[in-house]
Amino acid sequence: MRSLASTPVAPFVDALPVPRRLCAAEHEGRLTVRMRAGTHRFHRDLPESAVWGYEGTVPGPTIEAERGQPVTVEWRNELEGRLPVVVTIAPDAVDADGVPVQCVPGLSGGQPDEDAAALTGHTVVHLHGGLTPASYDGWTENLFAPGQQAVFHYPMNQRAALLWYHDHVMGITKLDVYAGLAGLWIVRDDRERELGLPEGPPFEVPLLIQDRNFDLDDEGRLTGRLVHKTDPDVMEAFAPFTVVNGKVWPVLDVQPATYRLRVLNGSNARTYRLVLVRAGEPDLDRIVQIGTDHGLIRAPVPVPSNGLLLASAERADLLVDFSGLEPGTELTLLNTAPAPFDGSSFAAADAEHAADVEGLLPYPHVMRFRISPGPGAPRPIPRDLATDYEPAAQDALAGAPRRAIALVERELDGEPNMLTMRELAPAADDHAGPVVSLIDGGRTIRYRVVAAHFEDTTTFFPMLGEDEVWQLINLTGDTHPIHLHLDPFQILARYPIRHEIPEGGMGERDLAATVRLERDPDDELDHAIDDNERGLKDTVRVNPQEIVEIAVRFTTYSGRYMYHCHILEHEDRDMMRPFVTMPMELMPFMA
Ligand SMILES: [Cu+2]
Repeated sequence: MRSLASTPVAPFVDALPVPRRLCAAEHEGRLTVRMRAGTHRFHRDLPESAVWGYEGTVPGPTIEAERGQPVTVEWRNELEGRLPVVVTIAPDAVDADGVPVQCVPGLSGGQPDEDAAALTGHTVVHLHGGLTPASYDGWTENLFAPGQQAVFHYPMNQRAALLWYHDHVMGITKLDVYAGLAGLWIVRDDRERELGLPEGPPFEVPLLIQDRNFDLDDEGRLTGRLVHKTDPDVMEAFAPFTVVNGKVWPVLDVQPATYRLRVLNGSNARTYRLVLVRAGEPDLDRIVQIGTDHGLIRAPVPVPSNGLLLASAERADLLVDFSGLEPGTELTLLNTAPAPFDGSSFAAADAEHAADVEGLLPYPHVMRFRISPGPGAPRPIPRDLATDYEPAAQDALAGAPRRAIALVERELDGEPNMLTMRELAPAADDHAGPVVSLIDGGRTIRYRVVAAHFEDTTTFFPMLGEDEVWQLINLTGDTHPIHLHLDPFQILARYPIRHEIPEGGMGERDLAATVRLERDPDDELDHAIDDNERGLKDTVRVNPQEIVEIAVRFTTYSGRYMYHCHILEHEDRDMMRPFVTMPMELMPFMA
C-alpha cells in the first residue's frame, strides 16, 4: 500500500457547514426550490468552484417535513449555462510516477469531453427514500429544461427518516449530482420525539459525504474547477478529496455531550468504511447506531468492529457520546475502504494507515471532531427504538413471488464497460438458448434472461400489498449498492456463491452461467448481514460472490418506478430497470 507524501490542501481547517434548514411546516407545506448555477468554495485554500445546486448551494437546503403532513415542492429549473464540470477519461490509468490518475487532481492528459461540455441543465428530481406517487417520483426520462418547472406532491405518509433529493436524469445523473444537485430531506415523527432524540442544532448534525476532484492550472495549482475523471481501467470516478456538507475535510467543534449524526454517503461511486480514531486508536465504542435508510431500527446496535460501511445512498443515524473528553481532544473520522469496493475487510486498528493509492484511496481523511469546553453529560440511549415493524422471516415468505436478477459486467472494446441487470425467468424444459443454472445442492433452477437493458419490456409487476422476495445475484467482482424506489425492504439473506460464465456466455442480451450456492474456498468475505442492516432499507450492498435476498412489499402507490445500482456511473451505463406496481384487481385485465 502506497500513500502520497502530503495533502494538496490542509485537512481539518474549515468549519463543517450545516446546510440551511427549510422547514415545510413554516411554509404551510408549500416550498419553492430553484435549481441555479452558483459558486461554492470547497476549501479555504481553493478558488471558488462553479456548481449547480438547489438554491444554488452545495449541498442544497435540508428540507424538514413531518410525517402525515404533505409537502408540495415547486422545483424550478433556473439553471443557466453549461455543465460546470470537466469530464474526462484519462488516456492512462497511472501517471508518470506510477500513481493512479484518479488519486491526483487535474485531467492527467485527458481531453475534456465535448458532449459533456455542451450539456445545458436538464433535470429531474427524485426524493430518495420517499414513499411517493409515481408521477412525482422523478422518472429518469421525464426531464425539465432550464426555464421549466415541476410541481411535485409528497404525501409524507412514512416514518421518520433521513432521505435525500437529487437529480436523476437518464445517462447523466453522475454529472448532475457531481455538479452539486443533491440535498437532504428529514422526515420527523412523534416516535422519535417520545424517545427524546436530538432534533436540530446543535446536537443533531447531518453529514452528507461525497468525493470530489478539481482541475489544475498550467502551474499545477488547484483551480477549483470540478473534474469528473475516469480512466481506461476504472469506469467510475473515485475522487481523492472527501467533502462533507460541501467542505473538504472539515472540522466540527463539539461539546462534551451526545450528538446525533445523520450520515449519508452521497458519493457517485465511493464506498466509505468510517472509523472514528482518537490518539491513533479506534474509538468506535462511542458510537451507537439507532437508524438506517428508512429510520429507526428496533434496538440500538454498535457499528461493525471494522467500521461503519456506507455505500452510495446508504444512511446511518448515529448517537456519538463525546462526554468525558477533555477540551481540545480531537477525534478524526477516517475512511478505510479502497475503491472500487469489493467487500473486503480492513482492521479498524490500522485506520491511520489506510491510505492506499492502488486502492484509489490517497487520503483516508473524512472530517474531525474537536471537543470544546462546555457542560457535558451523556444522554441516555433508549433501549427500544422502533416498534412498528417485525423482522422479516424466511418461512413466512415461502409462498411469496420470487424475482431473480443477475448483476453482470460486460467488457466492451474502446469504451467503458456496460453493467446491466439481467432479469431472469424460469426457462421452459424445451428452452434451447443460453441459461443461468442456479444449483442449490441437488436442486437446479434454469433461468433465461427476459430483460437486459433499461428500455426492454417491463417484466416486474409487483402487486400492491403482496410480499415478494427479490434475489440479487452478483456475477461481477465489485460490490453494488442496489436501490429500489418506493417502499423499503428488509435483507433476508446473503449467500456465498461460486459462479462460472463460459467463454462467450455473456451476450448483449443473453447470459449463460452456472451459479452454485456454495462458498468458494478462496472467498474471504463473510457474507454476513450486519446488525445495522437489520432494519428498513432502500439500498443494499450486494458483494462479489454473493446472492442477496430481500423481502419487499409495495403498499400504496401504483405506477412505473425504477430500481438500480446507486453507483451513478453504473446506473448511467444501464444498471437500471423499471418495475410497475399494480393493484391486485387489475391483474385479470393484464394481457
Ligand atoms: Cu453497480
